[in-house]
Amino acid sequence: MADETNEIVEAVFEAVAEAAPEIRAGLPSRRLKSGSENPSGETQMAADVFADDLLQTRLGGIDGVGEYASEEREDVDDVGSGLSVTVDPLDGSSNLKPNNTMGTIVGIYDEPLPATGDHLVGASYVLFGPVSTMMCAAEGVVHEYIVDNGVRNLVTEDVRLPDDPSVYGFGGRVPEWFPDFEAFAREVEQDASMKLRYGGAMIGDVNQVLTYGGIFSYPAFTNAPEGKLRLQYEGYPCAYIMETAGGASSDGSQSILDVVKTDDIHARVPVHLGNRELIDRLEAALD
Ligand code: AHM
Ligand code: MG
Repeated sequence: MADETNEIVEAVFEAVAEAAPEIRAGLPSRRLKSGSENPSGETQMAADVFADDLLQTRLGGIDGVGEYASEEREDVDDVGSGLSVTVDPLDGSSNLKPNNTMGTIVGIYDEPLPATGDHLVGASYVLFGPVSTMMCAAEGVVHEYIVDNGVRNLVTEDVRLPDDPSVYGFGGRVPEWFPDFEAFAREVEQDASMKLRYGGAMIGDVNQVLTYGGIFSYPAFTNAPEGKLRLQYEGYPCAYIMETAGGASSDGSQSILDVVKTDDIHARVPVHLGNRELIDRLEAALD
């Protein structure tokens, strides 16, 4: 990757880290519904709108960032010239009311939006857990940081997905799963080395998989064959991070990074992320 691209990617990561404590500090007073819907038809929390506005200002203000798009706004914002940034400002915001984990997800692309997965030049997420941590993937490597006062402090250099998977988390309503996915899920449940860990914010669930090894799925449904999660804001960035850490991603038949849906910035995709062996078994089961 060109030095200049790399510098902009790092500038985006730094700006996200700087915004993280502000997003966190803004949560206690914004646990209410905003009264509006996002482009996916979901009721927005006041915190979703707040985090989106803050990140649009900060990331859109970086020299070398040309476009900003978010799960919480209809259209792509033209903010200058350069790389394109996509954001899920507050992933898992329905966890705000019961005070559970949430996160912020960012993808950085070197082409105009909607971009394809092969144009990712970096991706990152902040996990708002008991502490705020941040995963940053770029140039073939993933690093994990603790975010302290808006600054990243390295905690794990070159994060690698553990070889022996031990956790799984499958989203959505079981009666709406397709039978072939349900059969795969039952098989995983029967494995004595695997334990259910599911928190309702993909970023928390994905981070557990990255920490312990395993699989996270938010699958296709009988009444929603494209699943729930959005390709540009959630699917691509998490697939990029997972694959860069040595894991695998799938929409059920191919790497999520190979899925092409450039006609709709808010397009959805079934998401499966985890150890290669589990993703291979999943793809065989859904074949
Ligand atoms: P959000 O980005 O609007 O919060 O939606 C995404 C979240 C994911 O983090 C999580 O995996 C999923 O929605 C859970 O949804 P549900 O509780 O509807 O199954
Ligand atoms: Mg989300």
